[in-house]
Amino acid sequence: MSAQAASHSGNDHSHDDHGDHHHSQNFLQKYVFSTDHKTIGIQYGITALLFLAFGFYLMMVMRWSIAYPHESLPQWMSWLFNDSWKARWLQDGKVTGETYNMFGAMHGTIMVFLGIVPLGFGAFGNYVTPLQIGAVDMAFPKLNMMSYWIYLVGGLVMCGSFFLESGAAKSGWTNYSPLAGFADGQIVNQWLAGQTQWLVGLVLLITSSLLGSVNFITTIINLRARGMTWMRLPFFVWAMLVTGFLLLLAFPPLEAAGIMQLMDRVGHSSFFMPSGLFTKSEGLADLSGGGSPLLFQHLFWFLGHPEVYVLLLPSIACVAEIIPANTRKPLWGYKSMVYSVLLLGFLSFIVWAHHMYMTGMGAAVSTFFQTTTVLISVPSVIIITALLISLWGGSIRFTPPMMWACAFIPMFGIGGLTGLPLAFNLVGLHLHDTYYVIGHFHYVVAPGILFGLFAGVYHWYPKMTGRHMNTALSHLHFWPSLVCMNLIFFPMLVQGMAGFHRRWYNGGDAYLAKASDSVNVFGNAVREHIDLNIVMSMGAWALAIAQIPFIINVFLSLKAGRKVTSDNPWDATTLEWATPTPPGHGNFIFDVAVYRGPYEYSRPDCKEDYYPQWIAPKKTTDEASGEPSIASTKENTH
Ligand code: HEM
Ligand SMILES: [Cu+2]
Repeated sequence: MSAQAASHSGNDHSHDDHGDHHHSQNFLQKYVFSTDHKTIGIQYGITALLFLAFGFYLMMVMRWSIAYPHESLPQWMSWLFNDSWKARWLQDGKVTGETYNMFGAMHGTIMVFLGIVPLGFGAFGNYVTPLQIGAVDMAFPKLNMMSYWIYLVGGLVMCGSFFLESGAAKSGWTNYSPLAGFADGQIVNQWLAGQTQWLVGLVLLITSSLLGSVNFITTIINLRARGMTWMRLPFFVWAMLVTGFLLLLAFPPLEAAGIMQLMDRVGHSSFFMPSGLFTKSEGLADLSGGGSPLLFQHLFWFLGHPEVYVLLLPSIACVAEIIPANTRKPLWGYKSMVYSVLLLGFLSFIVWAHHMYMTGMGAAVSTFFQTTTVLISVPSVIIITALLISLWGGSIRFTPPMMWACAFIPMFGIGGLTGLPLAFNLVGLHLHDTYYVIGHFHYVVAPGILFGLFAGVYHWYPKMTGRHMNTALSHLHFWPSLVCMNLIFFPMLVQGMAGFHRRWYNGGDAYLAKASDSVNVFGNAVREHIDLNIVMSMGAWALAIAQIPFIINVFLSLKAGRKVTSDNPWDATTLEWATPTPPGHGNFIFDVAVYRGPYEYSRPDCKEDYYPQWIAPKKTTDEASGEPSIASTKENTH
């Protein structure tokens, strides 16, 4: 241990008793309108987890409708509905198709924009990035605070639309025109339609993300501590930098598209509305027409695909920190991982139309996107392989964060590999819009990304709170979650290949009527696989129960968790572990300098087997630590 680190081990540093910009703050400044990146990170984290829980609830209702389309919604799921909602959204107590659409659209939207991105980028990015680069805060702390509040308002606007007469948006999380330009058309004041409020919320969320991304990019480029060269950056920080650029470059086209769609709705423009649109309720639509619905899809997916990496990279970032710390080995292929993540960022801008093979783009264009899509799997596979090889020969400590990180690899692996066939436009003919697609991307986002983020919670919780989370409860959380996730998502792949279509509110029940007809191939395929719906729905509800130990653990450990005995409880190498626990305002209580690469584990030349980044290679003169001098003979090899 260095003199600096040893001199402040222990966790008796209260928030305000150090730091060069000490000033007294009242409760509101400190915990609510805080400009401290750590508080903002925690605010993002708590808010995102609440939104995730809500999105999860919507999904449980959907799963009821899929598994039991003829039975009314049970009390334990409908208690959130007031009487007028019950009257409007349920028919004889059963979920209607329209309600399913609303819940489905909002589940997707909430999980992506209000849950995973804020948890990965907003919470972990904010909390950990400045610490890992040795900065006192983000470059623009007030901007940081604003981006949190704009996110919160955007999220509340979107979810608040459940209270409007029209209910919330119903046109899928992709919000395609012309449907999204038209839905809720019967509402006189279009501003009061859920579909319109979805767009208002989206514009706010994008604004928030743009503020955040500028902040991250500036911080990482400009505020690195002395000696923190690019190739000494932890992989986590690289991933955040790339994520920042993805948000910065991909979101503006969608912001423009969102505003244009908003104008289509409230101002009767027709950017995306075609001529001659005929709707069931209104006949020939009264539109100026001439717009291009396909243009909306292009603008959406130009964001949508990079967004997938915005979801993924923070999660991989967490896993890449946790694996070396728990295998006591350097991250294998650090440099190739860095180059891969840069390449991934670049390629993610030229694959978007693989979501649109069925729109008739023509063979040449389809072939281009098919090729880029196959190419982008190369850097992804390099990253995941490097993580896997990092495990090889390590003396693995199966700590709670490590269990989640290890599970991330095969789960993300299944998600990624099942995506490969979808790269080919010919396969799109068969699998487009089936449950195979739902199964594929959920393997990435649910057991993949969520597991990586859970790993992050268990890993940094001791730094954030000064206490460990309970190990028994974390096992109770982990194992059932792992089983349930596979119980839910694997059958989706099977159903999808049998032809089950996504967004069926009754799970395929309507096709059973045809199943008795022996020549009706499709009806028979549905009959053979429809019972899987019940398995998956049971899995989904059990997964909800499996989250209870986590919730208990988070709260219980705050007060009753085992106290950390060192500022660096995992014996890790990166700079966040050099701060007091929890870090106070200003983060570091010594002058930070970085002397080495991020993952110097398994070093035979020192007692502890690892060199943190802040340990100088030269003999330290501070005798007060009583520690033997380390590395005095050691050359700095980086
Ligand atoms: C953890 C358990 C989860 C389960 C059981 C689950 C289940 C479902 C189900 C049943 C659907 C509807 C399929 C359909 O009818 O077409 C769906 C759609 C979707 N889910 Fe999830 N989901 C989960 C987590 C997530 C997460 C973490 C994300 C985040 C990125 C996510 C993003 C989406 C999206 C984008 C859609 C498509 C919505 C649409 O069709 O517009 N889900 N999910
Ligand atoms: Cu894509």
